[in-house]
Amino acid sequence: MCIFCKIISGEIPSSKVYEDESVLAFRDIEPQAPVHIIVIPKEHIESCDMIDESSSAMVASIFEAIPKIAKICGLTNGYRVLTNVGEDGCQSVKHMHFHILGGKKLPDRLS
Ligand code: DGP
Repeated sequence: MCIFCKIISGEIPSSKVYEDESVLAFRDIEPQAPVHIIVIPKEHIESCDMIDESSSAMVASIFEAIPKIAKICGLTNGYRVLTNVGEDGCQSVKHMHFHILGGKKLPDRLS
């Protein structure tokens, strides 16, 4: 079972900020901004690269949850949503997840 599936099952504890029937959001263990939340589908899917027609409801549920999570976390002045995919994307956990970053003005370039 992957790390994020273990967080979903409760085997690994997390600082949960939002949960519904298909989505879980928790604080990143290595925050890169004052607010850094990881949003995951409860259904295991490796990355965005595996999304297809059968994923529509799951993808919609994630993006419907994101503004609710931002509100819960007090991100009233904007935030960033990003996902890393595969080797070149530096994806370290192979369970699709979206980072919500905010709580300060973020850098506008990757480097
Ligand atoms: P990525 O590089 O996109 O695969 O990001 C994975 C993120 O997941 C990284 O920012 C650290 C976070 N992370 C990894 N393991 C754990 C964990 O056990 N608990 C929590 N809360 N976050 C984790």
